[in-house]
Amino acid sequence: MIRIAHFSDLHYGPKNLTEADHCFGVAIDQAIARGVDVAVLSGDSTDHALDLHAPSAERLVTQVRRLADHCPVLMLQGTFSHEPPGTLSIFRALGGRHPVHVADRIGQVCLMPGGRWQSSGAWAFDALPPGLLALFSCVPTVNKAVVASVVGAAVAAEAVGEQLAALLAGFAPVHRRARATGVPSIGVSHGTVYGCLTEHGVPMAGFDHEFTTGTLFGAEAQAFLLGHIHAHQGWDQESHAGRQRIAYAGSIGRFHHGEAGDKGFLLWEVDAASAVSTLHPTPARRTIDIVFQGKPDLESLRTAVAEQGVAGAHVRVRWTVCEEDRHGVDRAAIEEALASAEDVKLEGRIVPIVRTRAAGISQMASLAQKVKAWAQATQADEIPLLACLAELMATQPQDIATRVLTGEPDEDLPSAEMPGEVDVLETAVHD
Ligand SMILES: [Mn+2]
Repeated sequence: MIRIAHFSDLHYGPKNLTEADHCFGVAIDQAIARGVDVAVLSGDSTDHALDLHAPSAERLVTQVRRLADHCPVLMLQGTFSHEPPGTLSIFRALGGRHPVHVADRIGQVCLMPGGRWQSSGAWAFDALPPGLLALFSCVPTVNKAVVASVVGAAVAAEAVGEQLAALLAGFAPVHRRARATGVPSIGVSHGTVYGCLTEHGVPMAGFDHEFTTGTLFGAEAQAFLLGHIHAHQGWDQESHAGRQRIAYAGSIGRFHHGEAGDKGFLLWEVDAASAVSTLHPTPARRTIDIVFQGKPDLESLRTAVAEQGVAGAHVRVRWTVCEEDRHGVDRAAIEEALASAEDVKLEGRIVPIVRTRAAGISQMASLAQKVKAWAQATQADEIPLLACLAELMATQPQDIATRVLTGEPDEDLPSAEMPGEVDVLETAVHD
């Protein structure tokens, strides 16, 4: 049985450095304390290209070195926009008590006695090296642009899925051979499984996803360690390959508002017939969302703060107001109420007022025609309006006012309410 610490989606960069480094640091401490045999980082170690002198680069290198001083490390290439090609190459030269294997192309690698990595060279081993302890099949992020240049952009996404399914099926015979000699097989990849849930709880269902659970299980590896989706989740299957498990470790920390659930790393225990994984939570930051329909009510905000406490938390306050109320929102007071929070984000949404135009109204000859056109544009009842207009034309204003003030009913006027509000609120909402 082999024990693997599986970390993913560290997203080191200036914006995430505090969270990523705190969580990754604690996770490494735990993995070392539990005496794991090997560590896997399944992609997106960085959030974007980093300069070598960036504090994020120095912290990431230092942390991976700490891991490599404890056990062999396997780093997989993640999404290119987060981890530009070549980012991981520097880790090959990291040194440390154990080697770091960088998987930036499709291939297999064996964990050998003494913690050595032995790579397949080609996409798969023809013959497994004798004495291997575990077999890793690595499928780093597929460059869809390369596939598109070969098969055309329209079918590239589908072609990626088909080719990956063929590749995974191609690994199966090698995994079977390993299993026959009691050696566990472990797949490592970075991509989207059809039907998985994002960190915001949204199911990913479309046709441009890299894998299905079926194609992943079809590789007949005992374990499949995945990166890319930031929410931890997994799938199990009993088959002739034994008890198989696929799991996303999820991101190491909480990098966005609205991400529910624990963050952490996975501790895998894999042998030639079974795989189990356990999430070990990291002290990820606390995020709180406070939402107002309308102007933020400072009293209820203060009550919420007093009840839940926001000390050290990352708080997001959202509200939706009409355009005319937009200047009535007291941002300074909201920030003051949340002074104990680590970070405060204020997001106001303004519902714009859209005035409908009554086309051609200025060219109409009579006032009655204009009233009719206006009534039509605003969907108001024109009859009482025209009656009022007729009375205004025929009667002195003083007489009308006197009659209204004495409450004397006027049989000539239909009793309908005057439309007061003429503005039409559109449902479209703009940030
Ligand atoms: Mn990611």
